[in-house]
Amino acid sequence: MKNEKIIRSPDTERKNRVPPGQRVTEKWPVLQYGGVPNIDVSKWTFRIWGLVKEERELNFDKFISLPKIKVFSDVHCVTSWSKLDNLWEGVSTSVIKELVDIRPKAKFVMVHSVGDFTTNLSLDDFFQPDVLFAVKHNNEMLTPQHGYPVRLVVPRLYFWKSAKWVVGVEFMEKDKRGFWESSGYHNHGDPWKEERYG
Ligand SMILES: Nc1nc2c(c(=O)[nH]1)N[C@H]1C(S)=C(S)[C@@H](COP(=O)(O)O)O[C@H]1N2
Ligand SMILES: [Mo]
Repeated sequence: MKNEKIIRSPDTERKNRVPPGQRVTEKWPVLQYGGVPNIDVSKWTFRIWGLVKEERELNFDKFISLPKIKVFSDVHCVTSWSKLDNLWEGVSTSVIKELVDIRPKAKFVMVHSVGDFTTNLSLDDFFQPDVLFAVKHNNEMLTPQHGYPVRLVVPRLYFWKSAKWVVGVEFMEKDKRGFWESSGYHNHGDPWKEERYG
């Protein structure tokens, strides 16, 4: 693939890669609120809106032709399983910066998925170099259960921030809690600080 880079998420360089209260599993559990949507990529679009000079909407062909990176990361679910050694491939959030003019007032994003699922991040967390909109995991296309066609991956935060079935990102001035963040999960979700609930 052209323009490909491999980025090692810094938490994979720790001597002990398993955060407090977590257990390693070899399996990859499937977790979400509600069912698995059946997404037709010929109708799917990726929209960028909110505090941007001009909104953008990309169809799947456009999205998939954006430059891609590979990220090596660990996954930590707040329900206490961790899955090490994941190789993701997709579009870096830094590419989003080149697609729109983000207004200086913007300080947060809301990532939106099919079925009104949302998750919120500060711009600082969103633009970390290991955050991407993944289309592949361990060299295979994502399966529907794991977020096909596009999922966010935020390696340094609990996995609930890694929204499956993403359809867009909204830039905001003020922080607003997303779906799980409004249902008892922590607003930030750093697994090394055990920011699980609250
Ligand atoms: N769209 C959507 N994405 C979601 C969720 C959800 O409910 N809806 N749940 C999150 C939670 S709580 C977890 S642990 C991970 C699980 O991802 P996986 O099923 O690929 O393991 O997806 C996250 N992304
Ligand atoms: Mo979760």
